[in-house]
Amino acid sequence: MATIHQNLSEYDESKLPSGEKMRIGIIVADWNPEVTYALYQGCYDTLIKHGLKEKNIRTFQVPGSFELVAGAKLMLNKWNYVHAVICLGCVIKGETSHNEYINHAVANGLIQLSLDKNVPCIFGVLTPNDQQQALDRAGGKHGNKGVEAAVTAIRMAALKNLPELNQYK
Ligand code: DLZ
Repeated sequence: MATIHQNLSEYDESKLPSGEKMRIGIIVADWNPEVTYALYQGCYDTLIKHGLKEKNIRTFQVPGSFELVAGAKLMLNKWNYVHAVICLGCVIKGETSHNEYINHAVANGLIQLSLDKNVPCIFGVLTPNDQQQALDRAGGKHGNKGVEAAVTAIRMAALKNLPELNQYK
């Protein structure tokens, strides 16, 4: 959707299935908190806006993005009936290639966990070159990746549980 609209917060609200009966987990990384908490706010508000009940949204905080996959697995083991898990983080490119190791580990870990557990685990991780690029995508000029992650989670949860409601085009 971001590629269609060029803004991470833009989507067609009228075509999104209701989240009224959904249970969704959010894992948020503490590194770069001014970015990740803005992602969290956008994500949480979007879930509520589309009908999720507060009691059906659970949040785990983890130290850094590298811990997102383990956090998601802990959430899935503890909360059996979750329909989707959203992972939010921000890995800023530095002088070394640490960012590449973290980003690949999280992307690979989340797709593996999604397939193993048969629960969509959403990659809501920003991979910017600098902090400004991150802020631009955490409620700035390019929207909020947390909103995009919430919309993706609702669509994937509906696809699994209520595919007839998923008429998004
Ligand atoms: C160590 C590290 C560095 C250098 N940079 C980031 C970052 O930009 N974003 C992020 O989410 N986490 C970072 N981390 C921490 C790692 O994700 C992880 O928490 C530690 O390596 C401990 O496993």
